[in-house]
Amino acid sequence: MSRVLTALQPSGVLHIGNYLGAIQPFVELQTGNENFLFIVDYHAITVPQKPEELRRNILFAAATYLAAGVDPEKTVLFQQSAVAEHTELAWILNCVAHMGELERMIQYKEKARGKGESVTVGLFDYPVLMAADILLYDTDIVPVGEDQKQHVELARDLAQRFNKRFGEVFVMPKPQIRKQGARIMALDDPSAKMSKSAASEKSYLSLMDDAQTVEKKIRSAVTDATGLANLQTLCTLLTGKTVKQIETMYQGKNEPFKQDLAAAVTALLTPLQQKVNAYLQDEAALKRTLDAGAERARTIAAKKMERVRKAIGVQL
Ligand code: ATP
Ligand code: LTN
Repeated sequence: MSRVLTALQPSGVLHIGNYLGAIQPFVELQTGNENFLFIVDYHAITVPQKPEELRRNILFAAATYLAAGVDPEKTVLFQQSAVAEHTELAWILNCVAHMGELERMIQYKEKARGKGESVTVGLFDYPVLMAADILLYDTDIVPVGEDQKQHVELARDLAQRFNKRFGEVFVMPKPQIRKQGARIMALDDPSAKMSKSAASEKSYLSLMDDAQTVEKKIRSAVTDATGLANLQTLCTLLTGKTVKQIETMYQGKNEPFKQDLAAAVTALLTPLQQKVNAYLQDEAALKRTLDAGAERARTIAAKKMERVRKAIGVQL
């Protein structure tokens, strides 16, 4: 039995890249493992968030995971901010991490671009909090999209450095990245990752898009070689057909291909949306689920922090 852990930011609507790159792989590992899934609200505030929107996005994220098949009996499901040990361990790891290695993080470089001197310390420190998230629970496997690989590798480096200095405290985590679907590209710009913070809504398929919107977005998707390959990847993941089968079926028939792909996306989204909306009807129940998860997480995290404090010499 392995410890499987992943987390997503409540920074807006989730898109099909998040679903195929992180949520679905996590749900597939749920049986037979010990699982942790949380909503990283403290990561989300590394860029400005409106409090009321953030609150709604947290509830929406919880409803989406449950709708996608996350089972609170099998998975410890909670909010990162409800377990103070995450930020506590992040501080200690800050004192192990090097400025140089954080300056090399691609996500930081991309998100800090153009912000000049006003870029927040939180954005720079983001990967250290993520390392704390992972190491706190003795995680073996971290299912993530391709863009997060560098961050999981940093967590490994910090664990190794800490263990060398203070003894074997942390387990070495491994990123688990799908061969297909780990980097779904933007519909309107296949050279960029599909991202919820993209400027244009046309670039991503939101998990809450209705059938007409899905059809419109896919119809206007760029179909140069990379764009088409991206749509074929989506089709493969949604229908189980191989790329070869798809190529044979739709040779030179872009329009019918796009129509069938839109139908496959809608077949996934419609029942998912019905479930999300049902969960959102009962906020109190969602909060109870998250609180119960936080309670379980806290017990494990508190124990681990005792070991960490002892190892570094602050526990008298
Ligand atoms: P943002 O655009 O705000 O940075 P995001 O869309 O990248 O957000 P995150 O919350 O940062 O989403 O990522 C959640 C999970 O989804 C991570 O495991 C990430 O690797 C994965 N993921 C994000 N975008 C994609 C994508 N285009 N294809 C596959 N997986 C993705
Ligand atoms: N940085 C991740 C979110 C994240 C995460 C984690 C993922 C925060 N902590 C721990 C896996 C394990 C992202 O999706 N952008």
